[in-house]
Amino acid sequence: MDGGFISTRRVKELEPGSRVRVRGWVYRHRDLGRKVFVVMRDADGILQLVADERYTPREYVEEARRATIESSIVAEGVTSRDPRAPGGVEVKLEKFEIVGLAEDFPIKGGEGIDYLLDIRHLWIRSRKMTAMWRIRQSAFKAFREYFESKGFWEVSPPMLTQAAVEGGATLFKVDFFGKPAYLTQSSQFYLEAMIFSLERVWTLAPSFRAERSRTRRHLYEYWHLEAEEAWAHMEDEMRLVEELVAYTTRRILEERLEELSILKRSTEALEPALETPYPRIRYEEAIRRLQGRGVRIEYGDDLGADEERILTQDFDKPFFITHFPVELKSFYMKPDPQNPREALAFDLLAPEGVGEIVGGSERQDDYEALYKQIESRGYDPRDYQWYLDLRRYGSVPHSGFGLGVERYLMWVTGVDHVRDTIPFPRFRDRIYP
Ligand code: NSS
Repeated sequence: MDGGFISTRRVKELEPGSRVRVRGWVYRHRDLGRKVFVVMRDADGILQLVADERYTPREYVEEARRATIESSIVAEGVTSRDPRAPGGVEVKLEKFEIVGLAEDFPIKGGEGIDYLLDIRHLWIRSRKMTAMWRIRQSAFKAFREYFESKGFWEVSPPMLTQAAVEGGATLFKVDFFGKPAYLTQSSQFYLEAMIFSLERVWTLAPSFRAERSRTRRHLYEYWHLEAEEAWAHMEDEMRLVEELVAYTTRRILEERLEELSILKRSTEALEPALETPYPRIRYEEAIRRLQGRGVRIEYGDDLGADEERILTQDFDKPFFITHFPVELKSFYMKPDPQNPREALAFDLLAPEGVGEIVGGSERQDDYEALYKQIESRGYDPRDYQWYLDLRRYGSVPHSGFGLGVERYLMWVTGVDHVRDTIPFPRFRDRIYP
């Protein structure tokens, strides 16, 4: 049917009263004898097609009858307004062809999660998932627009690395020609190396964590948005982060209202996040707030998912926690000159129980001090020789951060498991598909 005089249209573009050709996949199918209703979908939405013996040649009515769920099809006909049809427009069919007849589709609704995860490659076609992929794309686009507008350079660090950024416990080891190498946990060190020429750099790349525990918010492979800035102190970096999150969230609200509604996400819950600055509390205050709520916790304890969830009850928008005790944070962070027991580190927590979506800090820029920080954690400074070198040739104060894209999307879309924000999450017992 290709090569005819009617151009192929997207289901979103249709006006009543025109002759159109459309193509896509069968989403729903209802056979009423003389009449067959086929609801099709393309990447943009769904559309009702009607085969009726009164206006559809019999061979095409038969073809429409034969079309199974998920078959790919090409159809031609005349559009008309119908308030009962999804989208308000239907197509009275004059032609209908099956391109790829689908076998009995293994997802019919109501299946269990393990079954569905095994056929993730088919499950990703669902309407809710499709809405997620579209929101995800808007987020990626907005990240890029934002950094572009701020004069940052996008760079391409490697995924195969030699040493841990965020501690050895979550490293994935790979065999690199007989020597050990690791999948990157963070591009941070490479971004740091690049600020000495480009000053302000960012990247969006996979990071890998061999997480020991299974939780709703941990992936083994996730997408990491990271930036690094020469001359920036912690407060500069926090301003960059909050503007980034506000900007991206605004763009998603502008572009993806329909998708958010398919996911039943309240847009009102996102609106406070459009206003910056976001609240800032120090770690010390976070501990006091938790104690005030009866949580048994002391200064020096780490904030886990439960503690974070409780803290989010005090805020209707993302908020920062700053100045953590140095032992709770990574070795490369700069201690606060006013109080060297605390690091110039910040986390950004998303509200509604989601918790940490960003981690960032000012970096230790002094060679001797960094050397000592590496040793005091029991690491071998030889493993960090090139990273230390950056402090030997024109060191500058600098800061950076990393945002977990799936964590951010979890909050924006309101889904309760991070695996639903990425098409092909990895699992410990199942890489497939
Ligand atoms: O470990 S982080 O807190 N920080 C870093 O990796 C820094 N090196 C980033 C930097 O300063 N350039 O991870 C940053 C964010 C964290 O806030 C989460 O949102 C996300 O990365 N993250 C994860 N998302 C999903 N799954 C897992 N396992 C995960 N781990 C971290």
